[in-house]
Amino acid sequence: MRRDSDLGGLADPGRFSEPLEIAGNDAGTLLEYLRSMQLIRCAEELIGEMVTEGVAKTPCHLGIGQEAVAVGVASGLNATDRVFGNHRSHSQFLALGGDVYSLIAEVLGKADGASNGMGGSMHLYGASVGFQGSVPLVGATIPIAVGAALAAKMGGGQEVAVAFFGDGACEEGVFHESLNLASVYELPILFVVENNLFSSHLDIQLRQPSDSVARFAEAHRIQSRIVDGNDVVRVSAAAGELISRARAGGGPGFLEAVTYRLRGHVGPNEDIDVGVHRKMQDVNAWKQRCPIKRLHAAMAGAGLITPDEFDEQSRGVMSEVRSAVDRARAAPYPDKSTLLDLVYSTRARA
Ligand SMILES: Cc1ncc(C[n+]2csc(CCOP(=O)(O)OP(=O)(O)O)c2C)c(N)n1
Ligand SMILES: [Mg+2]
Repeated sequence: MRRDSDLGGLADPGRFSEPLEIAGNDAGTLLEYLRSMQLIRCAEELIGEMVTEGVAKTPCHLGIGQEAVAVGVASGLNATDRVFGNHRSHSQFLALGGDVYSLIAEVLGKADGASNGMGGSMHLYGASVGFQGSVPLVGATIPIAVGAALAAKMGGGQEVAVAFFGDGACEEGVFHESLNLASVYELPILFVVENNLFSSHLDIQLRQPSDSVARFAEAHRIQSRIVDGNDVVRVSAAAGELISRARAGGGPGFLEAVTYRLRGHVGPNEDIDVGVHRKMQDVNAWKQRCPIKRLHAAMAGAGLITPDEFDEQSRGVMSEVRSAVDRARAAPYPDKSTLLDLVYSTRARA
């Protein structure tokens, strides 16, 4: 059963493939967005190759195609903010400034990894850049982010919390409880839903009475915006507005960023969970909406980047990621004797 979309054309694979509207944006900022999205794309492509090769043994949920959401939201954040992710969080970790070597080392289970090699792809941690952690239990970090926002408010500072999650997480009860509490307590938090229209292989059209989840924010009297999640400029503007409001004491915000993953639910293959409603034809149409391609086309059209400059930037990113991969592959695993060292909080035991 297919219903009409409530996303104003954003869920239509055949639309929104034109270059971004970038007039009025600072050239240096756009270049940073482009570089950050290229870095995420390149890191995930190489991680995907290592999964195929069998070197990366942790399940890897790649966000290839969804890079603009993390990069746009991160543009409004500081290292003292408190960001939480989910099973698909490589992009958020890197967009906040997390070190690509520590990400790849973590994916390979090495001692130098972001979580000392104990977590893998779905348990990332980067406190120095504000990334307070990701876990794979769908919806689980949403209430933790609300707690972090409550702590920020009680502390009297200017920090905000951010919860990144998917459209599938909106089907968990704890999501609704979290929105309610954040609204009643007017907490400084931004809820960011990466609505990629699927929860593993299942189309949102088969799971919910509407394909838009911003209605849940409305139900809890939380300010919301729905944006093209493949347009980094629009994501940045909407997130920036909601973050500033939350920072100034205006309460929570909710950003629904409509996007699409170009790979399967888990692993690097494109067609792994094609079925039900997900068709290769749609995957191919969404490639035309690639967030990197659309920003690059706009910048090239406006004379903000030459072909040579773009090639040089792309080569620079590739060599940075390749050297991180080489180092991570050669790095040692944690020693067996340390296996339980990080399981319990030493502070709690003291
Ligand atoms: C509580 C719980 N239920 C089920 C799963 C299995 N699972 C892992 S990811 C996923 C889909 C989540 O979809 P969504 O929230 O839309 O995120 P996306 O994968 O699309 O980024 C499911 C059902 C899980 N990890 N945790
Ligand atoms: Mg989803």
